[in-house]
Amino acid sequence: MARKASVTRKTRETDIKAALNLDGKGNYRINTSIPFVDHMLSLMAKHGHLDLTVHATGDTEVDFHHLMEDVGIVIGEAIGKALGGKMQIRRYGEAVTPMDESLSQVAIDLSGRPYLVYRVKFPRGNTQVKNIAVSLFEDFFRALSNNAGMNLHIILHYGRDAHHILESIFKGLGRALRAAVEVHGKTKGVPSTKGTL
Ligand SMILES: [Mn+2]
Repeated sequence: MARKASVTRKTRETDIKAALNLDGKGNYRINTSIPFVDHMLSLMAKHGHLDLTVHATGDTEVDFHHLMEDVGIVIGEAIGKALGGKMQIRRYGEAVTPMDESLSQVAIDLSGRPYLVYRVKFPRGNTQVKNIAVSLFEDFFRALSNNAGMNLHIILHYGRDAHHILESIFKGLGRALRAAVEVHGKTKGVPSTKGTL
């Protein structure tokens, strides 16, 4: 049974299509019209062994906020849809990921209950990468968590450069997600004593 999903979302602000295969090979084709976000999502797909296609356009002449948040919504929905009944998944995943001077920790519970804990403080002077406000990534992660039904903790232990900090986080997100979605042959049904997730 293929764990795949396609999601399309079009509003007056953005137009987004995403396709995800949880049992992929890390193949990606990403064009969000924000090159730095493409770079980040590529890292997530590659290090999560996820096949991910994203095509997104939006009112970036207004601000990057709508597009960033809506890309999070659509990828989150795709994760939730692809997981289906969550049979035999490991459910939990975590990753501590270095990127040069930066070190972050990402922990995931695919519990069905969205909750984001985001303990990431960018060092002084690191408010933007190119022309993207780094604060927008929190909105992205919240949208992702809400729409995937994912408890997501992101902690930055330390880091100097915003680009490296975000790289470490997105690689970690991919790695933690990989672990959480992995099928564990010895688990019967869904991994919950309640019998449902
Ligand atoms: Mn880079």
